Amino acid sequence: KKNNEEMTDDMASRSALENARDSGVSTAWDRYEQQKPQCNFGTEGICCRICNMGPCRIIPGRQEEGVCGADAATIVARNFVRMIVGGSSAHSDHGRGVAQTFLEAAKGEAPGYEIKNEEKLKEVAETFDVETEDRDINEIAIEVGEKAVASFGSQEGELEFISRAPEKRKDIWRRNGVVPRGIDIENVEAMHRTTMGVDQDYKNILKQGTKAALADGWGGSMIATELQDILFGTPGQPEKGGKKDAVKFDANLGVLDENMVNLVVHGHEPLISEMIAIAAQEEEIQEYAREKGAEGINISGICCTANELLQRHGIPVAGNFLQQELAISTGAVDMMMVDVQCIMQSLERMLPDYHTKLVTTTEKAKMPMAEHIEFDESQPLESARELLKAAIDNFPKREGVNIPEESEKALAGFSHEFIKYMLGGSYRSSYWPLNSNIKDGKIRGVAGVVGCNNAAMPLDKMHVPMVEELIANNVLVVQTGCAAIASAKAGLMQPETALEKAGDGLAEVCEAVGIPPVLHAGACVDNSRILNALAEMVNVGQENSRLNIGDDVSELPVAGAAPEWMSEKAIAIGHYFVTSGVYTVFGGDFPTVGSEVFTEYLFDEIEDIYGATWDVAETPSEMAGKMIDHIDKKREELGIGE
Ligand code: NFS
Ligand code: SF4
Repeated sequence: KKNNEEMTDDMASRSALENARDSGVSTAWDRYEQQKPQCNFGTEGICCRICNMGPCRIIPGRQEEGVCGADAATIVARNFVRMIVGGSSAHSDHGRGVAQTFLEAAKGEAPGYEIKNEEKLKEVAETFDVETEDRDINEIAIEVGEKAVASFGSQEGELEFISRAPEKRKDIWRRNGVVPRGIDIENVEAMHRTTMGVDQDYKNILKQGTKAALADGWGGSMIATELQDILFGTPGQPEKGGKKDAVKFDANLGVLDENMVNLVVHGHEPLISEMIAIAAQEEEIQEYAREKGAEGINISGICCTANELLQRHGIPVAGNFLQQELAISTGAVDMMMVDVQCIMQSLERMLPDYHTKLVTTTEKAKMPMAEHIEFDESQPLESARELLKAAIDNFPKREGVNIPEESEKALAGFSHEFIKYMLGGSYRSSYWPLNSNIKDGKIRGVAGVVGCNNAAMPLDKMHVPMVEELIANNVLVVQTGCAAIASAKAGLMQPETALEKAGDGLAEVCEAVGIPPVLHAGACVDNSRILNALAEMVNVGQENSRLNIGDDVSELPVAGAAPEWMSEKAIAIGHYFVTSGVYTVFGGDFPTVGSEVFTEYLFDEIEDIYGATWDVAETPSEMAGKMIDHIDKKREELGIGE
């Protein structure tokens, strides 16, 4: 077994790990060690098991084809595209659920949900070609909702949000025939084309994968983000009037409260947890908690459900992906409520040893040993109260509690609208100051650092030093997902501690504007916010040539990374970033290396098509270095180097 120092630098996690081990609990790291040695064919993407003549493996020089004759490039391309489909489907099915609830809310059929953000509704209406002039808000919302729902089943034409991309980018997509027609169709067609005996040309297979990926970033994910913002509020923007402001939150296991009922929400979809956040404030619920001997009820989150809640309400985050088991191991979690995605089944094996009540809430994700309390969307607040009461009822059953002390303060809420506002002020809310600071070199460029944790590597140990190196080199960092939580825990999302680590130029700009050098932009579906921001950075330069820092996303001095990725969703995100023009670097193993031909294609040749490539790096500093080199290359091409 590895010792705790090798597993993470996060002190809260170290002490929780120590406790977990003392109690004989197995964690993902332990099980990772037990899985070793992992199969190389699988790691490299050259194991095919899509038909019953297989599984077939490729051994270069000895066994170059599967039973059907499929070669390494075909097998790797199929597996890679199926990963994209898995990720794209996850984000998009989330988006579909939001669109359906949105439509019901617009029709007044979902009590508890309402149109909170009319300004954003009108913006989205414009993208969906919905008339807004002299129309009732609900009428507009109904039409937007219907169009959003329809885009999942659309069979032809172009997805509406594609129109937001820069002209040059759209030309590239159209010329190459990769504009998604609808969301479901691209994923189903990709599954068809990657099944036994269909598409056997790796370039053509990837082309369909590109459509499925773009249907995620500019489709399912963007629908999720935009409609959630309309239903629950855009982060950083108050509902009506009021001052726009960043959201303060605390991050790490130390947010669990010894004297309060701890309800931890985990998963991805805010439809349920938003209602939990609202109902938890009701006096009746707080009083019920006091009756059971607690001081009140404390809601915190894990993974992207946490990101959704913290960016809109400042609800604390107990941890990122690899901390889900550690949270339960504190003995202080009275209920963990899970919805969908990134939930480890190991949680239910901890139940005999801890008093925690593990509750699944959606029909889509059940666990045999967890209690299932299905969330009733026709009466969401009632449902939320029921869950809260069940958590409170479990409080008196606590045995020993051992909560790590550590947590850090951080700022969130950096939606692309709020970034614009912070930079440009309420009058001329715009990206022009960002472009201008990039142009004059105070800010070297922008990096999106996103993605998961991975038990194959120490927790946050790629993320944190890499982000530190980027800001030290005057690169503004925008983050989502578990990567964002990693930086929050490390103190990189509060101006006071983070600005000392930033380079002079970046620090000067951030200080003047009042933002940290590392911006929390939300959950993983909110990577669509980054796409919108990139499109606007291009647009600003189209309107005013003095602010031009590229006529297309691929010309901007920007780069992307997922240092500790594990989920198929990360591959979908990576691929829509690359094909939207962003050079993107991943850490850890890369699932195509078994085919040199295909890997060359991804890492080099597709630059000729999309103006960007995939890449990998092993260490944080190699990764930061590659991103900075790319940013510098783009600066030079723009004639704004040095
Ligand atoms: Ni993104 Fe968010 Fe975390 Fe990875 Fe999972 S929670 S959707 S997939 S592990 S970043
Ligand atoms: Fe083997 Fe071909 Fe079947 Fe894949 S599709 S398992 S390579 S026979």
